[in-house]
Amino acid sequence: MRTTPRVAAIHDLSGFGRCSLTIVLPVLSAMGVQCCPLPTAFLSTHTGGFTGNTFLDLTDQVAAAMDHWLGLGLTFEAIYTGFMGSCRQTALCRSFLAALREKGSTLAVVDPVMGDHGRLYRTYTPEMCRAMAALAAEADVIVPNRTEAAWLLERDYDSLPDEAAGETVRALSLSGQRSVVLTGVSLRPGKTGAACFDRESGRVSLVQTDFEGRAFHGTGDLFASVLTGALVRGEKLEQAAARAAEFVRLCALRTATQDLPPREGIDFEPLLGLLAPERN
Ligand code: PXL
Repeated sequence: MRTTPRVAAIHDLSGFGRCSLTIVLPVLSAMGVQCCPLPTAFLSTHTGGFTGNTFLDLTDQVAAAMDHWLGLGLTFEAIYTGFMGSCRQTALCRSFLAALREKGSTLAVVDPVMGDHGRLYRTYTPEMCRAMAALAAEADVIVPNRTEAAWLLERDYDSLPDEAAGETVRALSLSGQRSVVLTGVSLRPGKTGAACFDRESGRVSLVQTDFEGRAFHGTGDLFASVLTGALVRGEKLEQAAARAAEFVRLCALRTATQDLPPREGIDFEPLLGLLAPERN
């Protein structure tokens, strides 16, 4: 009997500048969760703050790996998706999820990675964003930031102020069909955190921690990875979001005190031990 939860992690692999799989893999492992990576693309660096990065689209490999995994009869407690390299990949994720759900329950955590600070990432087209919205429509939990929330709701970025985050997460829930964790919500100066809509309870809750001075690349991926690990370990949405916010705070504090370039990402590795199941 397998007791270690298993997650299929469908994200890009960027060699330098911590983000996506270079965060998801170590975080889930540290939390006692088996992470099975399915890279959507290989990049030399992420695209935020670096120019001239390489980009190898792995769509054909994604399709073949999904077929192989399904052929092996593998089951996963969750799939966790993030940065996509092509529209076709979002369609592949949808059919992979449908096939897994036929065999049993699989939680789908979709981080609809599309942009930040009101702007789309360089590789994202409006067509990609529509495809991402279609994938997110099938999720159990979505983890957007405000930029992504605006795209999903087809609203203006400025029309979604943090004070109205409770209404935003309800609107994003598709009439209570999916849970929502909106990241980067600051309700007071010096604070940051998330607004949650839990479809199990129908309740909205707000999680706030101290903002440790600066924003670093990859904090969204770090937050969503801890959230996913906590959910597959059986925590409730609000508790999982609080755990994620606190871990990101500690890592941001550590990074800020070293004055590292923000594009190199958040210096989380030395703190991974805090996530170990026996400590929580
Ligand atoms: O952290 C989001 C992200 C993931 N993957 C790639 C990115 C970004 C953000 O810039 O460029 C390749």
